[in-house]
Amino acid sequence: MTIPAELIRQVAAARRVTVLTGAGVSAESGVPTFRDAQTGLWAKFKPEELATPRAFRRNPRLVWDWYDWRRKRVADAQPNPAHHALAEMEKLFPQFRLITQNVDGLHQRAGSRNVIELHGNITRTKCFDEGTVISIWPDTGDVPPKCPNCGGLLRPDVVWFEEPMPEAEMEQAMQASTHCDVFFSIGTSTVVYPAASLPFEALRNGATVVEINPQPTPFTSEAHHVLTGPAGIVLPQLLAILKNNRKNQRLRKTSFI
Ligand code: BV8
Repeated sequence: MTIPAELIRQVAAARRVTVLTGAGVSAESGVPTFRDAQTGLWAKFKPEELATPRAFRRNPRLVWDWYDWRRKRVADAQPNPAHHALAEMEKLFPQFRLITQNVDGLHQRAGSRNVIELHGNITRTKCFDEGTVISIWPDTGDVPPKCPNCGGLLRPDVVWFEEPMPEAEMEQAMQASTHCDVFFSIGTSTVVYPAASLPFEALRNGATVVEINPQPTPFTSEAHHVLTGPAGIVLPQLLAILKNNRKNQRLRKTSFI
């Protein structure tokens, strides 16, 4: 993959970098992307039909089992080179913010520190009625299990479609998107709102916007730079160039002394 010299110059000169990731960043960890064809039991369902409060009310067991299956896939998955490259990039800039739509926690497992989880986290469970996070509950054999406080049904602590976004995280994400020098949109189909508005907000506020995705998205035509390839290949390559630049700069400085 050839990374344009102009992009390298702009990223190397940046002080504030913001990254938005989607399910594509976890694809190379073997976690199916959100819109990949559903397999097995779930083949006949679209994610949007399962990831909603209505679906849970209609068939709590089906939705709980779908998340249980996904939770197991995530637990067996390892962060891939894309996650590790982003954790390393965080150390190269005075201000680096990572916003993720993913619910798999792989950025944190790769060492990324300040991750803004817009859509929650599949490894956390909460009470459907109270909204409180529940970390242990008696194994009564109920599926879904019952809240030990109120007896309501437990559910994954993720943001379902047609549920409001977490206010604090959304505010932080908007701030990070409208106040940055470079914005990377990586591995997202850019169709789920309001997360999909963030690259457009960054562009509107004067950031250099870079898209990394093997496929085009509704944002591709707006991006300043489009790196067409898998994040697990492109990001390590970009990181190596940035690190090499830093090393050469340091050598030039010391050779002048
Ligand atoms: C909201 C958690 C308002 C769950 C997710 C009616 C009422 C209210 C709202 C709406 C409505 N109608 C529409 C809406 C808006 C709705 C929406 O956007 N719907 C879509 C379907 C059009 N949004 C909402 O409902 C949001 N809430 O608007 O609140 C409100 C206010 C008050 C009261 C009520 C409501 C909430 C949206 C959150 C939904 N939850 N996840 C779960 O995971 O089960 S979203 C889900 O999609 C995942 O988080 C996923 O990350 C996200 C986005 O998908 P992508 O990450 O982009 O993944 P996808 O598979 O689509 O694409 C993968 C990409 O990776 C592809 O481009 C592919 O090319 C690329 N790729 C593949 N391999 C690689 C790669 N890239 C790089 N490297 C690779 N190797």
